[in-house]
Amino acid sequence: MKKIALIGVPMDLGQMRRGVDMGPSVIRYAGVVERLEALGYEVEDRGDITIDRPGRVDVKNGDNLKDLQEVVKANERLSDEVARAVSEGKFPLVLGGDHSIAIGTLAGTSQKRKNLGVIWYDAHGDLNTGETSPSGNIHGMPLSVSLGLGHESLTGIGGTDAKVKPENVVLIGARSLDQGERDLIKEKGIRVYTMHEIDRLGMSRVMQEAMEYVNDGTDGVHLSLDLDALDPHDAPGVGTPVVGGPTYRETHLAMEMLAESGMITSAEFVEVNPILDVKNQTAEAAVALIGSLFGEKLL
Ligand code: Z70
Ligand code: MN
Ligand code: MN
Ligand code: MN
Repeated sequence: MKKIALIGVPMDLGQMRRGVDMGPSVIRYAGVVERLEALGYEVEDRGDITIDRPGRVDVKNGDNLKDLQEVVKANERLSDEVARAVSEGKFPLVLGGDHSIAIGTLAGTSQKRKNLGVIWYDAHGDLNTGETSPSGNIHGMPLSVSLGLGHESLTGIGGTDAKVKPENVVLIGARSLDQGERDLIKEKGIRVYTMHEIDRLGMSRVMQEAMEYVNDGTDGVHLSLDLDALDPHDAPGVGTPVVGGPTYRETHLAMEMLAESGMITSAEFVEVNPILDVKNQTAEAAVALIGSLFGEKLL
């Protein structure tokens, strides 16, 4: 697919640190469009989704969900925009924003792809619900929402069906999971490559196995890449850094292997926070990784 629809989502209400709403802007500033055009892609930058901003942020409702209505509205808009891109035969490339926007990306993508595979590259599981979340932050919940679990105003975005099936999902890079997330992983038998497996098997074998797994019986594969998956040494500009992650180099290898496979049909890059970053390094890492995902090679 040579046509890319670039969609920015300046959302920061899914978590507590302000600044991640500037993610789309700094990733564009780091040259994402030019990078993709240099690779021969036709990029249609559709600008940013509108985010409603409440006067007071971080307001929890009775179900332990912060800023629920605003998060729902933004994800409904995003879902429609992503579904439109897919129906036009374009590759949706979504720039966050916090990870709560994966709810809308997956809702939109799954309008057409009913057996979507998902690679969740993240330090976290994002498998909480209002019941299990220690924080009430919706960016800790998008994967469970997409599996059809949690508050109905979130699971109902883009239709009431579950957007992805647990056997089509693989987590890579996990090293911070809450108890409720561990229980859900066991209950649903979700495939997870934690840092233990990455260290033990190496990124190359992990990616080989993960790609075979999500490609089996699916009609497309979405990459959801949270920049906090990377070791904070390489990606300091994120709201919740967790030590001991895959390096910039290992993550590049992962992107290159995905590019070679040709299996990725949609992607999002989330959680870049320029307030916490060092000289836009994390946004630049995101753009370099996007380059590799879309086939950039040295020779
Ligand atoms: C924790 C929670 C989270 C991203 C942090 C953290 C979740 N499990 N997700 N950073 N991207 O609050 O649910
Ligand atoms: Mn995440
Ligand atoms: Mn994370
Ligand atoms: Mn499968």
